[in-house]
Amino acid sequence: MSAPTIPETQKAIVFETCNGPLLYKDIAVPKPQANEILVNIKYSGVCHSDLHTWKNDWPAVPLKLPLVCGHEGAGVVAAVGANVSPDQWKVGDLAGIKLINKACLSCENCQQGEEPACGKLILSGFQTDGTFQQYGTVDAFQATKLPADIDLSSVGPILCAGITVYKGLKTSGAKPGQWVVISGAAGGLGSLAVQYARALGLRVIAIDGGDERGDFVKNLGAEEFIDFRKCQDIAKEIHRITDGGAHAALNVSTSEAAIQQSVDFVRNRGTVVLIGLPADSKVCLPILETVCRQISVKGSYVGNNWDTNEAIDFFARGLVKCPIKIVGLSELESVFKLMEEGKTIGRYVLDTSK
Ligand code: 8ID
Ligand code: ZN
Repeated sequence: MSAPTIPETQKAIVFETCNGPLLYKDIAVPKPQANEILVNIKYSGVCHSDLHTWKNDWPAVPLKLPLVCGHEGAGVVAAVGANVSPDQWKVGDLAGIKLINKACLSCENCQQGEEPACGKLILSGFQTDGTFQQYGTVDAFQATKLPADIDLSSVGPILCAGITVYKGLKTSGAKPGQWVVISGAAGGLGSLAVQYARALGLRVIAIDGGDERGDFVKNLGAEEFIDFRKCQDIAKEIHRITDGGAHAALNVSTSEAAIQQSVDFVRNRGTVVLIGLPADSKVCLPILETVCRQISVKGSYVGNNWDTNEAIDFFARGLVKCPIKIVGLSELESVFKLMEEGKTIGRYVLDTSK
């Protein structure tokens, strides 16, 4: 294949300050460093983490400013750095850019394949420009191989939402036939969590708000739906359905109150997995009950390369589908507005050509 012409400039969404204007403008196409590849990003999912970042919900997280957000990019390799071997990446390969753009690969956690716990992570759309642009760079080791026949328009959400919930379900320790509650089930992460859980043989209780979301998650495979806007006592309802409480709870909502409730609806020896990251939030654990009921509470943060490959494989085999709506890159601001108002269902994906 002849090498594609790489333009000097490209379209991107850039903000100069948090909460500042989301500018749709021309910026320079970055050059890959020796260990990086340059990906011509065709589509990018919009994760709630992008909205949190723009709103400065996590002031402790350092940001590059001006910044291009986004970390669910799918595209085609346009150039490879000097140290990248052809066995690793070639121009024309399909590649994904996920949240972890670079890890140190030498610390204790990286050495054990636990890169999400590396203390020196460079995150796409945080400390380096992300995927709301037409061309982005990523460390060759952290770039994700995508099968040649994959649908680039719908695979993007796997690269954060999919990896995260797949890893989260593994972290829960729930076994086939056991009950898992997905709280925030109709969102970008939740809609994939329901499907991965089913594919892993788990029984799913989905929690979210409204009849439309109820129908949506049941179509994805949830056995039961609880409407948090209507149900008076969610813990009681879950104990009734499961005869003693869920084996695990996956918290993928952005509600602190919902996350707090999950401690009450797991059964003895159950596991609460924390994934959603509402601003300034805490979970309060009653010590006596947590000890005597032997409840585990675990944080789960994206996944490593192996989790990524497995999550992509489930998608490639058609076991999970990304429920998406595609809009142009220039429309990010309206997507953020809908997300902020709690009006999105599933995932929005940006087409970088528009
Ligand atoms: O690695 C990680 N830990 C990681 C990775 C990716 C994303 C964490 N996240 C975080 C995001 O930063 C965000 O805080 O996960 C959270 C969910 O991201 P998302 O799925 O991209 O957000 P969304 O599409 O807006 O979905 C949120 C859902 O929660 C529901 C909403 O209706 C929506 O469907 N929800 C709300 I808000 N309150 C609820 C409640 N009380 C609720 N569902 C149940 N009960
Ligand atoms: Zn994300």
